Amino acid sequence: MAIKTIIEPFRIKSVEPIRQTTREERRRLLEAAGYNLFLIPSTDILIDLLTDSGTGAMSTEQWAAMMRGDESYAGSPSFTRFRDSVQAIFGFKHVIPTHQGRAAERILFSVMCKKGDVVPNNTHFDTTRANCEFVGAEAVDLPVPEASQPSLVHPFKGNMDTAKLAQLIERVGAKRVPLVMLTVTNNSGGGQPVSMANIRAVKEICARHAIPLYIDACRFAENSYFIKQREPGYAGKTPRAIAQEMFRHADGCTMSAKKDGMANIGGFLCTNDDAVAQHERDLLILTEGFPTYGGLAGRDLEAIAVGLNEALEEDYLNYRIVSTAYLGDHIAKEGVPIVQPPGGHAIYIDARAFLPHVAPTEFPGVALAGELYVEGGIRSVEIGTLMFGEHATMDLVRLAIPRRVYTQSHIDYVIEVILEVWKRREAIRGLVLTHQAPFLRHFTARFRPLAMAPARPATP
Ligand code: P70
Repeated sequence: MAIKTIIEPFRIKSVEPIRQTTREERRRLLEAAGYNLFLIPSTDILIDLLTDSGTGAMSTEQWAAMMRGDESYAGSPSFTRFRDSVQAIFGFKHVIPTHQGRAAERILFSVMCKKGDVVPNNTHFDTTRANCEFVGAEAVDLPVPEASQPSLVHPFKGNMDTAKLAQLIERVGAKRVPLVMLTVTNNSGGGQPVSMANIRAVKEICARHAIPLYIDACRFAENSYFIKQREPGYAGKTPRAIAQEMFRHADGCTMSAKKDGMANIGGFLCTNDDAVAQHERDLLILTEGFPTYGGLAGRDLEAIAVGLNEALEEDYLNYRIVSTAYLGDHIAKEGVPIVQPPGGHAIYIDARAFLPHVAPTEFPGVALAGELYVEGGIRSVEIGTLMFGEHATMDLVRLAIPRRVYTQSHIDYVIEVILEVWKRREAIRGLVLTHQAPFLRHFTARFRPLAMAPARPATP
């Protein structure tokens, strides 16, 4: 085809105004928020790249389906449509709806793990790690070595290190490993995909020890598309067929439908194990609701049933992956250090390389995210020392792209803002943590700026 421009594969039917603020206002707002962008009202944000979770635009088909939502407490046909849609892709015997991904995690870990257990994952994301640790289990990250080198290009940097997995099981004993998890795509590691070969290899190791494999499926559609593009033998397969194959290797999954479910809320937990499912449903009733709604409205179940299929459409996935890379490529071309190659749902700026004069203990990611806000009203999120403490191997600033929300000119604006901050990077200072919660501290932490040079007093 002669025409190369990839356009947004939709037209806009309903618009939501966004508000400009002045630089002075933003400086004041940032200070009042203790330099934590979670604490700034969204009406004071111009372009919100905090997360791709629950922030997508729904389609006309999803809105139409919502009108069919049946709000019966028990046995709603909306649940049947939801379950059938999930099963057609994920293939698991039991489908348990939850209000979002972390509820699925909490129930899964409560049922399967106890104190002293060890849960390996390519990389646990924040709530997954916290929920695992909350039941007294140890969350162990086993990414491939390539994953911790931001500038290194590798097609499947989300892979798990299978040699390390085998060693870990050998060392602690299979009895202490109630499940192995794979996060697709690997969110903490740059939105990087996991290959089918890696899923197969991890499953083989699990099978040898009779350990179930669970997939954290949040961005399963993007992962499928990366496999199609990058893994030999998959170019001719549909993203849907690839997703089905991915889940055939697993014994269950957790899912936040706020990502590739294209919904504003929702999630689910799947398993093939009858006894586990029974126990999970009992816990579900305790805090989430009856098993045919699990904390969701019938309307939400309908939106997810349609959204899962839309996330697998090739036109959509092509636009999604290409438009995310557009942002990454344009800033990388000017020298901005990013995790390479660009991820599926987000671009991750390497804050340690961007601000080499700010030590990890001075939160370079938080400092950089604050400056992007001051410069252009952009909200991003730190994935690093604040989010993961001692477990952080990198300090990244994630620019997550909500699905079907922003146009290319919004992204061109974001590029300009980042490049302005890049020009004045040497003057950016680190931060001092002044308040933190006992877990998931990034959501509510507060900071103050480090004093200007000298950064440290000459005498203690
Ligand atoms: C994100 C959000 C959620 C998530 C995930 C993976 C791989 C489980 C969950 C939990 C969380 C977030 C982070 C920073 C700012 C805002 C929101 N990820 N597994 O943006 O799902 O949120 O539905 O409970 O990525 O990546 P849920």
